[in-house]
Amino acid sequence: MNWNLFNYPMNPPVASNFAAEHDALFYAIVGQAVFFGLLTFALILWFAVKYKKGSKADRSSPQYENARMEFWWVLVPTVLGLATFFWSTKLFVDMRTPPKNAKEIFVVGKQWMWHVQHPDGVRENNTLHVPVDTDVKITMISQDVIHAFYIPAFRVQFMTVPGRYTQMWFRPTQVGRYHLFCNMYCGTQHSEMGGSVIVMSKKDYADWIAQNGQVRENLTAAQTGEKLFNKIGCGNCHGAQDLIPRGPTLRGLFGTTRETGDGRKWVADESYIRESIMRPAEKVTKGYGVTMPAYDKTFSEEDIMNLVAYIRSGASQSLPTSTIAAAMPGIQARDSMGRSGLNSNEMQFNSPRADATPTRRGSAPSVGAMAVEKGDQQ
Ligand code: HEC
Ligand SMILES: [Cu+2]
Repeated sequence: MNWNLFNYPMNPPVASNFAAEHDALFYAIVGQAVFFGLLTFALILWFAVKYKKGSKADRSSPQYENARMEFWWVLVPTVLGLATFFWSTKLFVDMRTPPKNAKEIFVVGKQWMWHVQHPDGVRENNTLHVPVDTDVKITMISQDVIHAFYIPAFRVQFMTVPGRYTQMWFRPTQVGRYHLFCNMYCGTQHSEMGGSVIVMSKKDYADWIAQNGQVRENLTAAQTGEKLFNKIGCGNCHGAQDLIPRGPTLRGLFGTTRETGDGRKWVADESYIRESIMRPAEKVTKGYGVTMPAYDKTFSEEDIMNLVAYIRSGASQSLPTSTIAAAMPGIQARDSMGRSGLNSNEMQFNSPRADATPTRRGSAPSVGAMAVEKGDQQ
């Protein structure tokens, strides 16, 4: 349904699997409100005129109760209200439950731009290219304040929040170019924080990805994460098996239930892993001490997404392990002074970190600079 009243479109283009149902629900609610509103006002007017003081209405047998009428005026709105409730709930649950095999795209919101990373390693700013008729799951986070990723033509919107991943999904149904907005006031240039969603045929999308791949090193998110994992030396503590007191293995970690020293239980999802990397002291795994350095000042959100993707991929494949940790299982770690037990500051200080990325926290280039750097890819 796409009404165009007096040349004023009543809704954005209908371009995703949710759009038609979303609109139908919207008009059903508006329809109910208009119907009962008009009915009430018509009756008020009618009674006011009919029983106006001095009118010749028949007042001989006033009615104080009418069980049959009351029965219907309770039943009909109740049924309509519940139907609306169940319908909305169903749509809500559908929208919040991404299909298992959806194509996953990472999005980082920051003042004032959207940074998009495709699973194949291709990146873009303020544009989002997606293939038509394909389930797409967006996993997103903010690097500073709360933003909201909003694609009106798809009828989807969700917050991006600093410090936790949020998700949404959709299946584009029409090839074309649509608006992308930030829909949460986020500072002076909030109104400029947006761009386009470009829905391409599957073949065009594949070509587009391939073309970009020639330009830059085309690693998957998990591969980039693996490189970082090895560069930082996470494997010195996280090996093929649990090494006490060095660190638990991260093999098969994703999706399992973890217990912290104080007996609380957590499911190792993306947010848990992210927090474990940035602030390991928050949830200290049972049997271990606070020896892991906090990496919240070291990594950009993009780095962490890549690490999370890598650790997650270890659920099916196995994480390759550092040769040191694998060769010396159960070793009592000693620092340069021969003390056992690791000092976190020293570990962090010693870890090689040659690959400072341009998107390090707190040093994000301005929107203009990023746009020039990446070019406006169509
Ligand atoms: C100095 C050793 C050390 C280094 C280096 C280290 N970790 Fe850890 N890590 C630990 C220990 C010990 C724990 C368990 C205690 C805790 O939860 O803080 C842990 C826990 C974790 C967990 C949670 C696992 C669980 O048991 O649920 C993740 C995820 C993790 N580390 C990822 C990393 C990543 C990624 C890196 C590299 C960027 C890294 N670690 C570097 C020692 C280390
Ligand atoms: Cu914003």
